[in-house]
Amino acid sequence: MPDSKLRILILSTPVGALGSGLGGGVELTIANLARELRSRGQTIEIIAPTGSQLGDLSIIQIPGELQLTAQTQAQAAAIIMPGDPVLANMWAKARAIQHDYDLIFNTAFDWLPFYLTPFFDIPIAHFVSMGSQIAAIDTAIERVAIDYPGTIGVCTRTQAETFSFAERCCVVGGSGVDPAVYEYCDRPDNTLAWLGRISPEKALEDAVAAAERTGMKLKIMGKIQDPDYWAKIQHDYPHAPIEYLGFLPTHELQQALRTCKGMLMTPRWIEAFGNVAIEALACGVPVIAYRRGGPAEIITDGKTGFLVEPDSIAGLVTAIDRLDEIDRSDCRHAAETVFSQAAWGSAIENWFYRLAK
Ligand code: HBI
Repeated sequence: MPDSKLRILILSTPVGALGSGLGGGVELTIANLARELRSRGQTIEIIAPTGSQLGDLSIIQIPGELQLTAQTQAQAAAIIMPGDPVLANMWAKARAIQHDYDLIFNTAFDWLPFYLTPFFDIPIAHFVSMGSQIAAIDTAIERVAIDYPGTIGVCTRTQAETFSFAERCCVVGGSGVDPAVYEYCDRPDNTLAWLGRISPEKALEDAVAAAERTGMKLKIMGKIQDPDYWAKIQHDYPHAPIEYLGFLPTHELQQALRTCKGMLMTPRWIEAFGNVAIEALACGVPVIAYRRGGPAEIITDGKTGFLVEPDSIAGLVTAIDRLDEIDRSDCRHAAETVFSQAAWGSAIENWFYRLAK
């Protein structure tokens, strides 16, 4: 590890202000990375949409219209840029101040940052936060992967495999948790948890159906990104034992999560990583997840939770009945080691040093 320190400019996702929940896992990725690298003496600055707030982190706030979320667009969609695009405004700011930094860390899953890469004088480390969504974006990412080897970072191998250029992707993980922030609980009550953006690709309805079959209360936490979808779930399952707790800051989230007997992850899409899985593990909460995407690389079946047949509600119910087989201290141990903020911070820092030289 070179002893020279790095000056890193982080470019946020353009789909929402940091702290709004619209940026999903990327918000935790940026917050945890900024804190971890700062604790190692690195200089961090963040550029994000106006209204962004991440604890005490200083943020350069940029105005403009938010970008449409990629996962709601068709695979053959054309690239859409609104009238006064916050994405373009953020990257214009980055271009203006780039020479004060050694490296840019891009977290936007959008065409523009990849297209602009050759126009910048300093290296750009691209954090690709989802699997393949839109062909035009895939093409822009592949161009950078070929012309700038080693600069495309992904969370997991299964996520990389959704791209035709998987072998050109570097698996750098999706985030890491600071165990000190999560209070371990080894005496759970009889409730279940579901965390995440409430949006069709997350298939919350499957977790609600499993809660209805088991009669166990399901505590739901996360941003209601698609209100119609949420209303449909409530309409379709009027008697399910569910409780919506809102989009909670980490401290309140872990207070509600830690006493749960288990957490359900029901991704309909290829979840790139699954930050919520490592948050549950940090509390000692076993995770039951579809064997699909990132969670399948986070959860050790039978040890830190269960991996079940994708889209099988019966599979979820069978696993729920087996939760007592899991030693909750094994879940906590995984979060303190493999999935800790320190371990992930080192992986990212090594990646940055490789690119910034
Ligand atoms: N869509 N266009 C676009 N850009 C993003 O950066 C983006 C997104 N959808 C979801 C998203 N980022 C994050 O919430 C997930 O990658 C975690």
